[in-house]
Amino acid sequence: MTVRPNDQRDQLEALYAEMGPSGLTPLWESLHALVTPEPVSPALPWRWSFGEVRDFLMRAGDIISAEQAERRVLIMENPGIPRQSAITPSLYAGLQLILPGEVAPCHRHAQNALRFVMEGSGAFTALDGEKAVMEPFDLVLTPAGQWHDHGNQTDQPMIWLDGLDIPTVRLFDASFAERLDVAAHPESALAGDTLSRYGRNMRPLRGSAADRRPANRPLFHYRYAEWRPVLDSLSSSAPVDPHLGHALEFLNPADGGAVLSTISAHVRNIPAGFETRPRRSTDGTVFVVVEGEGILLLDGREITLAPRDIVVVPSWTRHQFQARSTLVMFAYSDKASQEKLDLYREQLL
Ligand code: 1HN
Repeated sequence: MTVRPNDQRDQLEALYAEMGPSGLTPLWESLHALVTPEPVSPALPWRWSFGEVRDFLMRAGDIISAEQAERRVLIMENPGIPRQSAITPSLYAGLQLILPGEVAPCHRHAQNALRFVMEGSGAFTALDGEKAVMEPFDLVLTPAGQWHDHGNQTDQPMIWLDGLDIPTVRLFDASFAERLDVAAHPESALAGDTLSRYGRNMRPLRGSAADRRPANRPLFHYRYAEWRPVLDSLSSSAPVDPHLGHALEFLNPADGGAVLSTISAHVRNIPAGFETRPRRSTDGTVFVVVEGEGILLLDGREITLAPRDIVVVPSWTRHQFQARSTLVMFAYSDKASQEKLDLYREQLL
């Protein structure tokens, strides 16, 4: 029997309509969109200017307290994947404001988080009761399952970028969270104690009750005062990588791996006048401009870069940086997850 095309379409549509209520759908209608020959990200390249977000955040600060909000954050949502609290399909980004005298109450959750300080000096994040006193462009980690609260005992607002793996944890349906019954975790150590124990390529020889940090994840504060000079010495002593500029990854000293189990982070210095060669990778990446001006070229589009801009480059998007002045950036991505799942790929063009 020969089936005329229109008859076939009608018959298929009738079949789909009948099977739908049974939780069935035909693969042949979606196979090519599901299994693409290369990544086709729904995310868009996008830039947020810090000043614009800051204005909205300060207005929110006039209306709602950090305590009431639990976390007073404006989410940077990728316009290509709206209403999912996602800046890339696997990652979240927000800007958090904590005003003088405020606390953000203690909680813990399955999601991994990093903080990258954008403005202010001297407020803290406490991890299991140990404070990290934060300065601009410091990186502070709050790994999955660890109690954390924030406080600002200075007279200036503090704003940082929150990077979390919220969409990843949602994908796996594995979210757990709980609040501590007091706003601030009892102090467990002097501020900076962990940094002095583990931040010098050393560790205590014998474990003791004072080693509160998990042995596989001791460090949680990576200071701008430490990383920035290293980028400079790299620039004067090593050839520049044509695709990255001078780049340094933040490491977990216990295993030499990424800083969080799902998130990798690094910093770059692209010398004034330098243009990176095009590259693309499967880890959609969030960049924060720390200093300098330049242009991000992607797929024929141009995004201008100024200090404290936040930009996202989706998976497998060919891109290049042009540095007008020395361009220093912080970046984070889901490369740590992808490497564990044998998914990560990079192409140098
Ligand atoms: C969180 O715990 C913080 O601890 C910030 O500051 C943003 C976004 C979603 C879920 C948990 C924080 C968050 C978050």
